[in-house]
Amino acid sequence: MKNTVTAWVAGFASLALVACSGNGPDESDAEVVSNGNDSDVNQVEPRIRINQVGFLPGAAKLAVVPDEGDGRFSVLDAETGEPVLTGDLSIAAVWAPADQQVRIADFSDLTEPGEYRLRVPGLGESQVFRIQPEAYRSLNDAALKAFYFNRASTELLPEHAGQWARPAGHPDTEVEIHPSAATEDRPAGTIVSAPKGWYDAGDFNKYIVNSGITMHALLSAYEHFPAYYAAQDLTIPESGEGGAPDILHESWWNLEWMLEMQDPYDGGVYHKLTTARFADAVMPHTTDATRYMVAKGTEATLNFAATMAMASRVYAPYDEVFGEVSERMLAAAKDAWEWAEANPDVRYDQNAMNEVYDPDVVTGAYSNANIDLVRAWAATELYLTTGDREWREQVDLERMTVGIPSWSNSGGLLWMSLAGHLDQLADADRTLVEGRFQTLGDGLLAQVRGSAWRLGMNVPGDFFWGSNSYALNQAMMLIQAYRLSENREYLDAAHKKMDYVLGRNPTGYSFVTGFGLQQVMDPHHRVSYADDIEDPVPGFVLGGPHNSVQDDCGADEYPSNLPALSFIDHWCSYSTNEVAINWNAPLVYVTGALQALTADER
Ligand code: G3I
Ligand code: 9MR
Repeated sequence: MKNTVTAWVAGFASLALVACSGNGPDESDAEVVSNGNDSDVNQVEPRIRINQVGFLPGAAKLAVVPDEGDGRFSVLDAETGEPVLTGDLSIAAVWAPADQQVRIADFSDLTEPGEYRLRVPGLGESQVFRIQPEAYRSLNDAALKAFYFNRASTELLPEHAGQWARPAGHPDTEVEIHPSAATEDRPAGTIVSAPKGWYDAGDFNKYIVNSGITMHALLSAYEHFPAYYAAQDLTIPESGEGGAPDILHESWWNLEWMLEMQDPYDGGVYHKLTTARFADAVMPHTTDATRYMVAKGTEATLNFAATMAMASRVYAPYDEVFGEVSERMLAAAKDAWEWAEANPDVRYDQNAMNEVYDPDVVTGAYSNANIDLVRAWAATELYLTTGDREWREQVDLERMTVGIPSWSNSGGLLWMSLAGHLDQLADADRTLVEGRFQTLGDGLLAQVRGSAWRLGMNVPGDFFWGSNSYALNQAMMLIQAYRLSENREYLDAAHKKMDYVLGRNPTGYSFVTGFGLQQVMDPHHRVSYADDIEDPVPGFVLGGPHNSVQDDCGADEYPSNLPALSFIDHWCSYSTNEVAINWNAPLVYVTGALQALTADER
């Protein structure tokens, strides 16, 4: 593994860093000071955990430090070594998921863009960190570009992909109907075509349930911040075409595939397009295992209905560019809804399926999603797109709470869509939406405040497979609470969740490939593993620490069995170290939102 900390820090090694004298402010408040007095050169102390990518000027700014030193801290200008702010560390406390006594340095009062270090007398100094007006812009670009890098069925050219250019993989123009999906019109063995789409993750398969939640975050990003995304240039093959924003061009690559996952004879949607087993760790173009359409089901069909209904309204202004797609997508959504009404509980059960049909299919299951919630999500998108009250009446909103989105829980998605369209809602629904997000936001704030890391994520159950996406999806929901209320605390809490993903966490890693000082280098991503390029494909957030070992590494390989430390940057650790589209999508949403929402602060 390449550790970029050394290289980055070396650039500043010759600077004489000036210690602060300790003439600081009263308890707890940090204050800006003009200079310090005694000089001494300190060691970089890697246990000072801090966002390694950067802070927006107006953001809350925290570092977590071990419970050592004399209780004071200062922030130094990285170039001059002059202190610019001093303060008191918080009282030491333990965060159970990492079981360490830590203190918080809060330097939110520092808003001047620049490069700095945090100094804790008696402990050492942090890596250099930055305050920048565009702190998350290139991260947002890269997080979205990661989808391009995971495109199926196309060659990635050097002018778009740089050193990660690669031949086309998986044309998916000859996909075999698996016996689990056989019907009279399409018997087992029928060949159908469903090219394009994104590989789900580190594997090469394409799963509808996981695509649904992914599309929701990406299309919401555009719906909520159209001007921000209109100005973005991702350098993808379609960039700029027809004046449509790149985020819609990239998303269209997946929507085109999704449309082909619907059985044209009855409106039902196949659960997944997959090989029978996971491929070896090879480049996509070197594999030729049969690809199957597997099992139509209610979970996939309703996910599809929701996604197509939403996409129909988002793409409506661009019908000329994409080819009259909005009507087609709405019709597809309604056909899918009809199928699901007639088949309300056809669950995907891979084990049961494998007892009946050959070949066995052992790839991602994405089963046991909450069907009621995905149905409510689909009806809500149909309501928002058509304005037709009958869809609103399908949802018992008064009895629903807002959950944090995940592939198995679509509840939060419908609330988020409603929050984005308040002007279309009846007064009572508006009040409901605002109240629900306030309750959710306040609950998340309480968790953040009550946590020694000012993060939340306080119990082992918060560290499930893909825990980084939990932090990001919480941030996404906090941003909804902020958009509705303009209560800055919600936005600050969202920033704190970003900090966690970008290095203010007990592992010390920035969890996004290509970003940060201590970078992850060996993600469970077949292309990154097999391409003979040292750097992994950039812009992917990894799953993150997981509270139980469910992979090939073996428990002994993990540095700790504490949930927040159970992470290994190694291929074997697919339950902590894989990438996935549904994890990258909230990374896109949150980074874009933080940039767009603070534009007037620059
Ligand atoms: O539902 C149970 C819950 O009742 C139980 O208390 C809890 C305790 O372990 O487990 C819950 O089930 C977990 C399930 O996710 C639902 O959250 C499983 O243990 C866990 O193994 C499962 O992980 C999923 C993983 O695939 C394995 O199936 C992840 O959510 C999912 O994101 C991940 O997705 C994979 C695809 O299958 C294939 N492509 C890559 C992708 C990312 O790794
Ligand atoms: O590579 C697979 C990854 O994408 C999945 O998320 C994971 C869990 O379903 O499974 C991985 O494949 C492993 C398989 O399950 C067991 N044998 C080793 C495979 C990885 O090398």
